[in-house]
Amino acid sequence: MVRITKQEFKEMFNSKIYSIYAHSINEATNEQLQIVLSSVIKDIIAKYWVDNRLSTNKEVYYFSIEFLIGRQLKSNLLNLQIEEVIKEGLEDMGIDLDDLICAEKDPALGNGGLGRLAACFLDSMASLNISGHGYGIRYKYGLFEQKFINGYQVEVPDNWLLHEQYSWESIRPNKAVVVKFGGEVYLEEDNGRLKAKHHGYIPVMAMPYDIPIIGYDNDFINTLRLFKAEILNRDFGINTLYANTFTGSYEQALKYKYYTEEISQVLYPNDSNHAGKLLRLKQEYFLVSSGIQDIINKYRKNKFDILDFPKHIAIHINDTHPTLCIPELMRILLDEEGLSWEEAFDITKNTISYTNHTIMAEAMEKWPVDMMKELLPRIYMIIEEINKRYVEYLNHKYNDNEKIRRMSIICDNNINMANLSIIGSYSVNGVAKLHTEILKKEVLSDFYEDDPGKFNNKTNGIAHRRWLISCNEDLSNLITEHIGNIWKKDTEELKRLEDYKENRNFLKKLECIKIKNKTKLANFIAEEYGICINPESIYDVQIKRLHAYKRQLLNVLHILHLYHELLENPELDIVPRTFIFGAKAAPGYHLAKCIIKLINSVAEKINNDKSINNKIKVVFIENYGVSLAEKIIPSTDVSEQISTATKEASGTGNMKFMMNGAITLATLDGANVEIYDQVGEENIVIFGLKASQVLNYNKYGGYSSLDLYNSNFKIKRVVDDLVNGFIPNISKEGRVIYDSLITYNDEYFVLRDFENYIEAQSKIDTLYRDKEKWSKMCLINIANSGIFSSDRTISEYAKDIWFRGC
Ligand code: 475
Repeated sequence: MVRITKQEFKEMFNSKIYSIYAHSINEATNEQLQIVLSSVIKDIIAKYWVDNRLSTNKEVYYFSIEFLIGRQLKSNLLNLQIEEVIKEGLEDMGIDLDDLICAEKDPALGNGGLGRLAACFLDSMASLNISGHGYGIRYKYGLFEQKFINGYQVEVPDNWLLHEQYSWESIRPNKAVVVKFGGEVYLEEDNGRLKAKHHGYIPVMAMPYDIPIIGYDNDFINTLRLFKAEILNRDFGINTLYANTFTGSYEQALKYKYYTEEISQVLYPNDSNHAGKLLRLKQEYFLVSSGIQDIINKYRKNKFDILDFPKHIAIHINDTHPTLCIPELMRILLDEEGLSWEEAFDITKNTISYTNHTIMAEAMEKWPVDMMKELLPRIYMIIEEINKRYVEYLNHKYNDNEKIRRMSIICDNNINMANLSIIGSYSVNGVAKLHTEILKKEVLSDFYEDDPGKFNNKTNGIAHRRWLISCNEDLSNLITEHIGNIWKKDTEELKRLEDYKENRNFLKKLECIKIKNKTKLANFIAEEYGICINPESIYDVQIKRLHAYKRQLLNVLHILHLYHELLENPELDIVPRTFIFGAKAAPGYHLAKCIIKLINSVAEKINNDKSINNKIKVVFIENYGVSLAEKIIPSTDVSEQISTATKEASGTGNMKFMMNGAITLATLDGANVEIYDQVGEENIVIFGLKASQVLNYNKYGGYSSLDLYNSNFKIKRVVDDLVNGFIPNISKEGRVIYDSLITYNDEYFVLRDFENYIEAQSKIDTLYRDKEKWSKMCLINIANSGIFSSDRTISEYAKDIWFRGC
């Protein structure tokens, strides 16, 4: 147990504020006080946060190009179970803990689902006593800050390290490593053996910054190690190592400085889209090489036999961005450890496991051979050799040229990273049942047929400590009052809440908590955006990245539909609704940005139309991210999960809403299918095409959005709104969206699902009128959400993948 008394804490705090800022509490800003508090907490945990990697247990290393960890203060206090002492100690000194919690920067080192999943996994690994560490990049600029100007998204740089320091990190210069780019590789004779020698490369220093990942109530602390790219020696001198490349002038040295520092400068703001830029490839190799070298350095210190590597080390790659782990580990085993190809490949294959997060074709990473060859000559040689041997195997087994083209790593002068990941690993998993089935039967069917045992499903999960205990304290306390504390460590216990489903008193309490949360959000929205919303209205929420397949467009077209109905009949009896959106669009994603402009323009028109009596309001929350999600989710009534079936691999927001007692309005896509299985059809509202129908349309055609438009009055009415001036100031954007629906035949079946969605929305309206029944549905959702804790997910990864056979 981490123990500290109030008195000890106050003394530490006081002395820390003087040592960091040389002034007293009275003169300090909340930001400064938060930094001081983090520093004190780091001191408190220091003796538990030892480098436990010299232990004999198997270590897991989770490589991810993104970690979207959110603010840490509240979650750390919760996990250390010292929130009360700290709160009271601060109170004595006249400081409000909540002010410091809000003063913390929210590091936006990720785009969305993939990066947030990595953060939830870190929380669960630490909480389950698994030595599992994250490797990532310490981007100087995280995901851009979103501003709306005249309804348009404008991107502002996220300079989160303004003062060169993040309060939870510790720099570890003694663990820095060197990553090599460019140059030439020759095979040279060395002790009777041909060895690869790398000349004329550009060395980049990878400086580790460690963030503690604190387990829940277990004194167990892992590390998230983020690497920053730097010049070789920090005093900016000319170093002989790179004198080959840069001949030593001041100008050349400056060039070198830019070359290195550019690598960890900024997070790519694309979610589900592979841009194929050289700098991105540099980032990927920088992450991979730093991490693998770090692991090998530890391993050597341990003096284990290198042939036993897979017994001690599990390396997991979060999608294909860290796939170069495969050739990088091969490189070290071959060139530094002197193993044979067979030995090295065997070790590599038995060490690495891979998760696929998307089937969207545009997200699949392919790198041009020439780019790889020039930037990473030795890595390219190794990839080529893996490919050569694999193609020989395929030839021998199938003798089917088309199949070989589909399965080989190198094809048409491109390197297919998914194929490399599958071939170089022992486990491939999808992130929800449906997604894994689609991988096996469609996208990766050749590989599945070749080696079915390699494929498995690991349905995503969420850190219930952050997404329930800490963001919805009232609900969490209500649960604990009724079923005790055990659910906090074992979420299956939540099932016991079902005992209360006929208990009117409990249902009423649930309703009151929701109203309280909704009022809080209403106050926040009034303060921040000057929009007045009604806590008695249904809060209908869609918060996630903006992407055509997620169909924010379907949502806003329904709002327009409702608006027309109200204009025609102002007395129309509907439960008042507040539609809430939060979404960033990738800066280069034109259609997505047009949809943002559309939503903002619709909001402007509807919110200012007195004739509809405040029956509908539309709020687009600016700069959506983890901290805002923590505010919005506890107050949501309806969770919009309306992607085109087959396209959303899993979704994790859907799980967070469910756990906080929102009703899911969904297509049978991703993990929505499993939410449906958990709660039953009575407690979820499902609509739209099924996955099989979408796959059939995609294979055999037969869909015409134009026919639908011409034959359905409701559809025609809202689609025409895009181009007839009904909504002000969207003439260009409206046309782009119109074309996507009509001219380009509505790739994501928005119009095909429209009627069905209207019906589903009207069902929501009916259900909500019976408050007690609604509350009961909420309760059943909460009670059955336990399976979606990332503790369950991580236990499965541990059992079936990382520690299988241990
Ligand atoms: C899925 N991001 C969700 C979530 O498994 C799923 C891609 C390329 C570059 C940068 N980021 C990406 C993703 O592919 C991504 O976030 N995928 C998401 O992963 C976790 O729940 O359905 O879309």
